[in-house]
Amino acid sequence: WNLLTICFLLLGVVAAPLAAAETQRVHAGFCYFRYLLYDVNPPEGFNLRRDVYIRMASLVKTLRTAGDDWVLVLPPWGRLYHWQSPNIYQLRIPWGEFFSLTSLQANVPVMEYEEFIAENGGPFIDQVLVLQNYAEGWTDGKWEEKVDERPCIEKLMYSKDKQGYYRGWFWSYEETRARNLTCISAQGHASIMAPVLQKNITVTSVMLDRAETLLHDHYAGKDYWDTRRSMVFAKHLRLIGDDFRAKHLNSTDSSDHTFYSEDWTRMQAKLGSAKGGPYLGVHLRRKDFIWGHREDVPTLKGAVKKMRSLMKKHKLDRVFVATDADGEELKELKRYLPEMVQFEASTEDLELFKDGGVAIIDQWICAHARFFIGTSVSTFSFRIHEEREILGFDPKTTYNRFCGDSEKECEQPTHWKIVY
Ligand SMILES: Nc1nc2c(ncn2[C@@H]2O[C@H](COP(=O)(O)OP(=O)(O)O)[C@@H](O)[C@H]2O)c(=O)[nH]1
Ligand SMILES: *[C@@H]1O[C@H](CO)[C@@H](O)[C@H](O)[C@H]1NC(C)=O
Ligand SMILES: *[C@@H]1O[C@H](CO)[C@@H](O)[C@H](O)[C@H]1NC(C)=O
Ligand SMILES: *[C@@H]1O[C@H](CO)[C@@H](O)[C@H](O)[C@H]1NC(C)=O
Ligand SMILES: [Mg+2]
Repeated sequence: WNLLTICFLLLGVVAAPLAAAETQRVHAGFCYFRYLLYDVNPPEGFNLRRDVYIRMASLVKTLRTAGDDWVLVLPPWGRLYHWQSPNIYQLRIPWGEFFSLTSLQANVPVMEYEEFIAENGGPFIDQVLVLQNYAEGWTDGKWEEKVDERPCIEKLMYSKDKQGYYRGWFWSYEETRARNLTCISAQGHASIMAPVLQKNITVTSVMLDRAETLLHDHYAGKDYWDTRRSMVFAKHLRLIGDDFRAKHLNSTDSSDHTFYSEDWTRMQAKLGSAKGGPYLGVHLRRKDFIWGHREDVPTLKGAVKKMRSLMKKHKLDRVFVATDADGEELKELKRYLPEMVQFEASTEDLELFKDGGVAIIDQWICAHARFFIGTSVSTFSFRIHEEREILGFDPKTTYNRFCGDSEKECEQPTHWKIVY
């Protein structure tokens, strides 16, 4: 029995005869919830943010084992650097638009930010902790885990208002304010914050800003994979992807042996059991990945040459390409590879799914390909690897990346096995 269960039981018994307003009071009286909020460095993209979620879920699990009833508040999506489609509103997007909340809930208690505002009695956060490294770096060049309250190193992205509250970005909820703010130097895995949140800080709601500062508790361990598996894409996006597979790629779950259960706790596909649709899946990352002239990223010509050789080798006559290439590059790519299949969202689709939803549909389609090749150190490609691992693909068909045209040692991605 955890606290939440007891809490709900009490609520059920006591609250039944009471009016709604009183239920609220009973709720507050019997159940002491604490809320963990977090945010990530603004320039970080969608798929690194998904990774930071895993770290925060792990921290909440640690906090909950010690007694208090912590809930993870999901930071609304918006103002992401890559989400540049014009004329669509892409702020304050709840997680439910991209992920299945019931699936997330089966891993750790979560709530949307607007639910938090309602439950908390207003847009107030008791304490913001801005995470940072140590000004002095690693002392003696030695790595050790530590956390200390320290003066803020960088210029704060918050300012104090006339009432003494802290104002900041807060996912564009400009009415949100924080009662207190301190900087914390932290070096280590996410759960090093647990003692601080339990002992040093007693207020109800705490936000960790720059949460990416904290590392994974145990990368690719059971807890990592539980959380990762719980990040089931929202059903409407999966359905669009499935329709597209059927219509354009002759790909269905029954012919491809890619069985999926929304209840992730019941999924345990054997490696090699998934066959995948009769197409090559490609994630070709461009934009900021080519601006720096990175030597591990191919030219378009080089990439197409590799695609053709893979299609031949695996006897696939179709190729699905997910890419963030800009207009010019896309034209060039289509010249080299006229038969390529792309998910092209109409204006209405884009309004409905937003750039994030379209990215998820692209990932979902790549995840169902017979053979996949991605881009070096792209978290967008990494999340596709994981999705394919969940579906039960042979690792040989998944952990592949393009090499730069003149890259010497082209190390291929690591196979991370699911721990069930
Ligand atoms: N739809 C779509 N968007 C992409 C694709 N590649 C990159 N993007 C966009 O660019 C962003 C890349 O940032 P991020 O998620 O951080 O991945 P990374 O930078 O490749 O590690 C994604 O979140 C998408 O918004 C793609 O193949 N399809
Ligand atoms: C937490 O409290 C302990 C004991 O009072 C103190 O030594 C430590 O520096 C505090 N840590 C933080 C991050 O405030
Ligand atoms: C703000 O938080 C710090 C760190 O927890 C604490 O020492 C300080 O007393 C708080 N200030 C106020 C006004 O509550
Ligand atoms: C689609 O795939 C099935 C096998 O799953 C195959 O029998 C059929 O010929 C394919 N159709 C086309 C148009 O490629
Ligand atoms: Mg990125």
